[in-house]
Amino acid sequence: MTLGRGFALQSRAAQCKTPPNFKLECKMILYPAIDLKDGNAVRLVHGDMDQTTVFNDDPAAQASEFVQAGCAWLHLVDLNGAFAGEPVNAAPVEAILKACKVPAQLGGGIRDMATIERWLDKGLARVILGTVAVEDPDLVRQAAKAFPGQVAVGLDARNGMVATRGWAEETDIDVTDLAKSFQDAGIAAIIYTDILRDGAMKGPNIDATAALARAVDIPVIASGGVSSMADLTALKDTGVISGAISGRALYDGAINLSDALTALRS
Ligand code: AMZ
Repeated sequence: MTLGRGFALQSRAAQCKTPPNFKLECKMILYPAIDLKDGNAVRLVHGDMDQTTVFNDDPAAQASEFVQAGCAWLHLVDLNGAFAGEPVNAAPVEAILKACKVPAQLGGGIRDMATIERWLDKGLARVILGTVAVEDPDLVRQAAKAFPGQVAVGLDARNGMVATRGWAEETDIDVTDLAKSFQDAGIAAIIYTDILRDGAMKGPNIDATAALARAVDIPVIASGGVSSMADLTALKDTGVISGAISGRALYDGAINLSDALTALRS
């Protein structure tokens, strides 16, 4: 799969930015999540590897199911990779890329240019850089320049402070400050995860996500806690959030993917 410069999301999301006092109807992309642990599609609670539910031992079949339901994108996470600092679940990711023709973004263990290039060569539409956004922000800038539209930054935060390395390391870096530091880097999106909401089915942190989206001129995708159609509508109604990632709610049926996609299109 080759996806050229100037991705649809970027221009569409750029239009999504709401000028003050102006309510804009904007499209929001729903990204079904496939988190990979030991080759399986799983969900964790608050990113804790000890609280794992395996939902499918055939991630490519799971991805195909999401595609058949009509999703436009897939969101993939190599969980073991995020802890190891290098790709671990490469085989299931490659199987997903082979099985599915929709663009996919992947995070987890992507920490150097060679790994970025390798994944994009394999047909990934977009890499997600988390830990290196803190530890080597110049790499993010270089990658965004080299691969326009194909580099996203994953900002995962507990109480507004960024966490790295599988969310095992806390920093005292404010998520909005870090996001602003990439304002002119040319990144395609920021994926903002509220760790305390992730996998908890208690709703996303709409206020914090919308505030972040208003603070930067970069499309912001909401992640963590998205558990109902009402959550999706509320995120969309902010008028500034470009996308939402949902995992557990899709697996346990709290959100029906094809119904949600239809509703978001309308
Ligand atoms: O659930 C976790 N413990 C977890 C998770 N989902 N840890 C990291 N991640 C995801 C981030 C981002 O997409 O949300 O991994 C990616 C970042 O990986 P890295 O290796 O760049 O920090």
